[in-house]
Amino acid sequence: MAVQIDKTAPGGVRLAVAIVGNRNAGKSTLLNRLTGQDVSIVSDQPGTTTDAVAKAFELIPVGPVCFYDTAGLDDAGELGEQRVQATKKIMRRADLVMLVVGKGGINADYEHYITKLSRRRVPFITVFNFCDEYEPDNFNQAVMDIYNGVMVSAKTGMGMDRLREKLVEKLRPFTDEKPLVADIIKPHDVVMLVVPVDLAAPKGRLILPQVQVLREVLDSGASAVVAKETETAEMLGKLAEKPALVITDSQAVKEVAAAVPEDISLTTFSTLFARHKGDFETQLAGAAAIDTLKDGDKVLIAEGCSHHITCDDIGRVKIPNWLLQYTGKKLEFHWASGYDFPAVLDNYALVIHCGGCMLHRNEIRIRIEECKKQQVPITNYGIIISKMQGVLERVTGFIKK
Ligand SMILES: Nc1nc2c(ncn2[C@@H]2O[C@H](COP(=O)(O)OP(=O)(O)O)[C@@H](O)[C@H]2O)c(=O)[nH]1
Ligand SMILES: [Mg+2]
Repeated sequence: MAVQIDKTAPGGVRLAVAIVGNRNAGKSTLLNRLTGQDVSIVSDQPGTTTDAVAKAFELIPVGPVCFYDTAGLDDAGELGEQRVQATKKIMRRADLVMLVVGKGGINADYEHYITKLSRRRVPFITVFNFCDEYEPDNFNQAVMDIYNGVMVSAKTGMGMDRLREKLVEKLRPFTDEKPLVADIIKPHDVVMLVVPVDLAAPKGRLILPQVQVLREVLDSGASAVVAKETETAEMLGKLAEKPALVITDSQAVKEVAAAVPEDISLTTFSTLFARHKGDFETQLAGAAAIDTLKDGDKVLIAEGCSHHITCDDIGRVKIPNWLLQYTGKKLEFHWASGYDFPAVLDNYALVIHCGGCMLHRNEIRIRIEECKKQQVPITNYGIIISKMQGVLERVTGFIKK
């Protein structure tokens, strides 16, 4: 398997693979073996890896992944307990978990994690390491199937090809997800991107969703023109032919919808992200909940990043104000940011999530599943804004679910 390191893919795009297990199970040796580099310190001393080590890697044919080598799940003492918590957090974010089993074999702790991961539908592989020295008890194919097991020796390299195959097999479904725009446009199309550049925009650059959409337009063999919302009509006038699609930042959707003739398809970056990363139908259905909100209802606004000034303004100020205006109800707003997302949701009447460009797909998928399970409608920033501005059907109706 050819390897090269791609340090450029953004965190939310890279698939996260957590390497977890007891101390001395050979996690760090395994990471080094997988990447062909001495990334992580290997030692007989239990508890050598304290802070998680992240290693960006291009796993062909899957694409950019990031391996996280972690401290042992059986780490002890006060600091040890903190490390276990840190490891669990990484496990929660991971798109795939590699549970590394050492010479001690599988014990109740491993069984516990396997049950948990299965229940959360997080893909995992149980790596029975040390196969140069020992063979797991009761080893047979049926048992290996339950555990998604692979026997390897990280030390000698035995079984590593099988493990790499298994990694690709488990990660491949993530690469089959819906594209952002590739299935909406054709080669040689012209796509217009509308990007407001106001005070809330980050200095000197575009934001990740805009860059990713732009890249996919180029990958599709189409071309893009980019304009600010105030230049929309002028830009349309200058184009020799109508653009196949206009994609606007949700915050400007109302004025852009007014400037773009009805016979030109119009959507928003967030709409494309809802389909790409989340569950489009659930998030569309969730938007309908704003029509039944009552006085005193609690609304949770979930922001994927905790430090983004643009998102901060939209999630903290604009959406609440628009929602109060639209509903005319006295609503109570709560916020969750970064990876903190409440476990109990059923006291909320609605969850409004950001586009999630900084979150791993699995994290968003789990959040949507949790909302569904607890029967709480969930939608996203862009969808709800379009709904409140009366353009939801226009910006979503033509898009394949
Ligand atoms: N014989 C053998 N030793 C291994 C294997 N994997 C790791 N080790 C050794 O086990 C010890 C602990 O490995 P390390 O990767 O630091 O474990 P970690 O605590 O899980 O990160 C080191 O001495 C490694 O050389 C293996 O497959 N076979
Ligand atoms: Mg280690």
